[in-house]
Amino acid sequence: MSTSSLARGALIVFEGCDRSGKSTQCLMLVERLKALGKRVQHLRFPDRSTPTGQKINAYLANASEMQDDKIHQLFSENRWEAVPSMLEALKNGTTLVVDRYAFSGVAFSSAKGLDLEWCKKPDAGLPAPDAVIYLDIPIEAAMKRGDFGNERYETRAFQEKVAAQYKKLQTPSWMMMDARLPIDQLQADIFNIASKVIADAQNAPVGKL
Ligand code: T5A
Ligand code: NA
Repeated sequence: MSTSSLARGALIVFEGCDRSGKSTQCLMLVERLKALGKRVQHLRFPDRSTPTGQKINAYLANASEMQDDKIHQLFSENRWEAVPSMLEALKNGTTLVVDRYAFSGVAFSSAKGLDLEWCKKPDAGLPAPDAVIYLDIPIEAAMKRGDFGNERYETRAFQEKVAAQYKKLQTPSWMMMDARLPIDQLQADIFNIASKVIADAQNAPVGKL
């Protein structure tokens, strides 16, 4: 007897320091998958459109202050709000291309001095990515890119700490990419990786962080 269950979508997360090129690569990947007729959705965290996201936005723009542990939990809450629709999309065969996820939460908060293991707790149980595409960039190169320095966290010293924390979070599902490569070359490599991840995820259960 055959069960004609629909192949699920993949959860592909982009991570990296500020200005590493995540949004650029996410959008290109989404467009290319769409052009091939694939079901795909683009998400980004923080999602600044929700009430929690608006509080986060004010904090990032230095328009409000919040204790480090409180803002950490708010970033996590902002992800949990999206979980029902994420799981529904994956189940329906839609691949999710996600610009930042729980690893940003842990790397940025622990770079401030919060305990790394404590930082992981609020996100435990979130859908686990099938792949994390990490855009690796020396901070000097990131600082030369557009707009660096406008938001909270965009200082050289802090970004160096964030990069060091990210390195502690790597698992076998991380793909390290050289973010200094030309945009199109990077996208070609990312597309090949994503295609394989999408194929491999089809019949595997969605994991949990
Ligand atoms: N945060 C986030 C937390 O503290 N906790 C959390 O839980 C989460 C989820 C906002 C901040 O929030 C923190 C982390 C952040 O500090 P955001 O909204 O993702 O996060 O930040 P943005 O400002 O939107 O994005 P980034 O600064 O991270 O930039 P991207 O998306 O990495 O880079 P992108 O694609 O916008 O490119 C930047 C510039 O570089 C050029 C682009 O054209 C652009 O000008 N560029 C390249 N140039 C040369 N070669 C390449 N390969 C290039 N790729 C892009
Ligand atoms: Na971005």
